[in-house]
Amino acid sequence: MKDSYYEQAYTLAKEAYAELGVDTEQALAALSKIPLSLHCWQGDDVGGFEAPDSALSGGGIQVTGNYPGKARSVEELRRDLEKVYSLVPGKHRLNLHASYGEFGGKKVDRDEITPEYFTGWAAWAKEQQLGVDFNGTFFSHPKAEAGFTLASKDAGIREFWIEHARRSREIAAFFGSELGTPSIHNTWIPDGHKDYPADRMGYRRILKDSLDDIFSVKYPSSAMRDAVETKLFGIGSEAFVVGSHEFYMYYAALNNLMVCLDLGHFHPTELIADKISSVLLFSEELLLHVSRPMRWDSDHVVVLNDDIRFLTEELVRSGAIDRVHIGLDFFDGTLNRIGAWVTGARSTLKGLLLAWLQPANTLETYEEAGNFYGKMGLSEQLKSMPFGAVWDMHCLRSGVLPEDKILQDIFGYEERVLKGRK
Ligand code: RNT
Ligand code: ZN
Repeated sequence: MKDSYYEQAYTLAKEAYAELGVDTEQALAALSKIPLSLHCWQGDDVGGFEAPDSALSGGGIQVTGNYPGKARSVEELRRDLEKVYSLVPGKHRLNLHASYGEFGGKKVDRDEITPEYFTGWAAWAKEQQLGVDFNGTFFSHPKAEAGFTLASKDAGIREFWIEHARRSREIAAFFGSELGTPSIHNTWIPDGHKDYPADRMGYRRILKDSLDDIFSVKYPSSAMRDAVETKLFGIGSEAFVVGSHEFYMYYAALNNLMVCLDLGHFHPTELIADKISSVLLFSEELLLHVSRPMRWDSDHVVVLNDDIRFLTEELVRSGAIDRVHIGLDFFDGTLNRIGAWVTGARSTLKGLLLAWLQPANTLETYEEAGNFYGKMGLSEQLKSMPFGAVWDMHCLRSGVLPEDKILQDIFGYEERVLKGRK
């Protein structure tokens, strides 16, 4: 589109929204304040940089595809991330996994990691003005092969992973204090059984004890805060996941942690949007993993579908979005990974913008008056409003390419940078 298009389109869109009582400027101001935590693992199919190269295995995480151009080193990953941030409007964060440390080709086992392996990331994050969130890596490791980590009945295995968790939290606190913004530390473990377990209570008791041990170490909330990620099932843990939703809801509530809700971790028809208000009435904070399940926890790239719209609507309508940490969690190796990242992040932001462009009061008034057609009809009308013009304006004001220029730019990066990676 020509440069003059965006300004004109925005002026008309602004008028159209104003007629519904929606102030587009207010919507844009609200959107500018939202940080997304961009996950490092879309860049290399959750590979990480441990030595020797640890192929993704075990534990319900599966990446398919071998599209050329994946990042082979920390340097390449950072370069890719810089590209991604330059195409996503706003100021965002980085979500690192423990397996992405700079180990210098040395074998550093998971129970040996320390902040020193992450000083390079901290320096880069400082330079890029990014806050950093952190995750222990409880998969892709021989000691996770049997399918159990923190809930293992083998004391040696359990101790190993408890130590890993302790160290991950210490690294999160390091990032938080270094960067002056609390690091959200998330714990997800794959533990579970493929078929119906003979013992459920036992595993859950063990997990509870392991967590009690891990979280007995306290860090100031200005440095790090903990989340625990719930899950219904995984590949190889179809019948039983120790860290189920109920388990972690109670655990988080009673121990002053937050839960992490991943869009792919529930029954396929369950809406995460419906859970936000229940969680935030009882918990100070919430972590989200924005993902796109397809039939299972497939971690497809996020696009602007109904699940995302319902979720973002609820974040805005709840009035509590400032208590929610929005992380992205998807990985697809079948396509341009930079494009995947950019689309996932931009789609999440677009969802938020759409939500802020709704006349929430009018919808609520219709509902309270029992005028349900009014609510439905207005919701449908909103779908053909000129939202794209407002989004483009947001991008331009943020110094980022508008929607119609993204594709060619990503193709260009592929030609210049990704194709050289053999
Ligand atoms: C797995 C969880 C978890 C991972 C990342 C890589 O089902 O969603 O969050 O995707 O830790
Ligand atoms: Zn997740």
